[in-house]
Amino acid sequence: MECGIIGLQGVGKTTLFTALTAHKVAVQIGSMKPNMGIASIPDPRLTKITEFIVAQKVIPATLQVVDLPGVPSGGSNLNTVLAHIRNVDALCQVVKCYDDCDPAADISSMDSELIVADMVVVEGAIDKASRTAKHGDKDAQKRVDVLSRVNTLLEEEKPAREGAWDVSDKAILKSYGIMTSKPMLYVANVSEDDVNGGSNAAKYVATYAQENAGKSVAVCATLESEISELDKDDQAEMLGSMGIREPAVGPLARALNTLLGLSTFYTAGEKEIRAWPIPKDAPAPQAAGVIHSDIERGFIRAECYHVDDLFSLSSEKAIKEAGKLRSEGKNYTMQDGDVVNFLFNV
Ligand SMILES: Nc1nc2c(ncn2[C@@H]2O[C@H](COP(=O)(O)OP(=O)(O)OP(=O)(O)O)[C@@H](O)[C@H]2O)c(=O)[nH]1
Ligand SMILES: [Mg+2]
Repeated sequence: MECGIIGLQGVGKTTLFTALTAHKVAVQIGSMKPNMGIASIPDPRLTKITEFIVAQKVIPATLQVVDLPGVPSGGSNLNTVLAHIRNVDALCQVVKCYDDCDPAADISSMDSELIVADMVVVEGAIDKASRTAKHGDKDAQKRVDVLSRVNTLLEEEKPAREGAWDVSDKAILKSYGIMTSKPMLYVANVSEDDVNGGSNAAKYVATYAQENAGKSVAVCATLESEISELDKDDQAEMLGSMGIREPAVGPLARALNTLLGLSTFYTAGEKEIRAWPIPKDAPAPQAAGVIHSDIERGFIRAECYHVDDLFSLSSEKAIKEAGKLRSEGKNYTMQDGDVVNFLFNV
């Protein structure tokens, strides 16, 4: 799963990328090449598990992020940028909300670019699929139906994500790289004195996101980038002095995780405590496969309990005694927050 950071030029995309990836990637500023990196997903539940289970290592879940070049309005590089946007699974649109800014105009110009580009793809695709459908091809007819519904939305200047799509519709949208169907997180890039997003600019972004089937967070990218460079102690001190509970990268990464339709399960042993992202409602063997394909192939059963049981009962022994340690088979649907030990045989 990959998330693309998009937006107009110079709005703070690369700065946000350095914050999300904690400066582990050397970035190219203002280049036409995307920066790629891995963001850890800060997880309060993972931290809390370590209060009850002692392990040598703690490994958070991660998310792949791609920092894309700014969208030049009408520039010749537009197609290169759009090609990158078509390939990612979710979008994170940075909107400038500090200094002199006009978030309404910026969002409108960015989203219009995506809508217009989708229209070009959809119109061509409808023509082609219609010709095949004429010969009685059922799949082609289905594609025509879905694409026509997308077209109706786009003509009303609405993103495709506003439509009600089932799993097979979504697969079609993905295969055509329909950008406005991808989940969108609007990031209001606020100034240092507006970290809670109280300014009119930030409020505009929040309302717009709500009205356009998106989500939003307020982040001060420069501040977050500085925070992410500090070691843990200095970080805590800086956050405390500013009255901030956690770096905004936390809520941001978790919002992206939710938008991508992911949930989290944990493994917790002496060697390591680790958070794993999986598609929501994945069956147990699929979750096992995220750890290793052998565990999926040789899946016997999952021994699991919920993190909340650990937090209330304090130890795995107590969980067992309370009868809360479950043994689940291959048809079990994973629940967000399960702590699991997979038994397998290969
Ligand atoms: N005051 C202030 N300046 C910021 C903030 N975020 C970014 N900047 C500044 O804006 C400039 C552009 O930041 P970048 O992160 O490179 O912007 P970008 O969107 O990646 O730019 P392109 O890739 O060229 O489109 C830099 O000088 C940053 O220091 C912010 O939150 N506050
Ligand atoms: Mg950049």
